[in-house]
Amino acid sequence: MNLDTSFPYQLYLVISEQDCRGKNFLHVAERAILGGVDVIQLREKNLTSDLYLAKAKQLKEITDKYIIPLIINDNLEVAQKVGADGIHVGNRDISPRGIREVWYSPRPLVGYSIENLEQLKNEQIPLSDYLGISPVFNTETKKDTITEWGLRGIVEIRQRTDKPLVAIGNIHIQNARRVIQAGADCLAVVSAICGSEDPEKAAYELKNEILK
Ligand code: TZP
Ligand code: MG
Repeated sequence: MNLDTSFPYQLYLVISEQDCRGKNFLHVAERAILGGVDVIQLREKNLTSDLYLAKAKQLKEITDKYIIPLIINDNLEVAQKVGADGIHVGNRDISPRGIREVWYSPRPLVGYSIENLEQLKNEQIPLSDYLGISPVFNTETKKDTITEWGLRGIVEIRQRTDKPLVAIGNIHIQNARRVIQAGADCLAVVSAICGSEDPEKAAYELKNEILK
């Protein structure tokens, strides 16, 4: 458990239209919030900025309705134009420092994915609001990943930082509790909710595992 309250969220939905496999992604998002998701990231790949922005605007209507933060993956222009609450980036994207230099008001939430322990020493860490542990377990949803952290990796990161830790990668109801016990503060999922027949129930059950 961390002592940092800058990211007080526990169940994080990472969503794209494609990952919802024919279901309406806005409907999935809304049901997921009703089930207990408390922060949402829109993560669209291979879209023009105009199309990305259009989807972000639609999703923002829902996150605003329920007053939960909207985070945009890796597109500063879209994040700022839509008035998102924050942006999530990886090692190969614009850096947290680069974001802070151009976007300071209102202060955005900045998430930063960690792929190795060395990265914990770099200057981007203090500029991030939370760290993504990516991926905890290898996943079909994102195949270009580097490190499979495993539960041991979460423990090692937890020993080295007080930053809020968001675990992502093949997290499902069966392993959710163990990921929290290893030291994650928040669970981020795609398929456990987007791929479910009942996103509200899936979110509710995951939230219960976290709160147990
Ligand atoms: N970053 C690391 S793993 C991942 C992302 C976006 C995908 C996680 O998807 P799933 O379906 O929850 O394994
Ligand atoms: Mg990225």
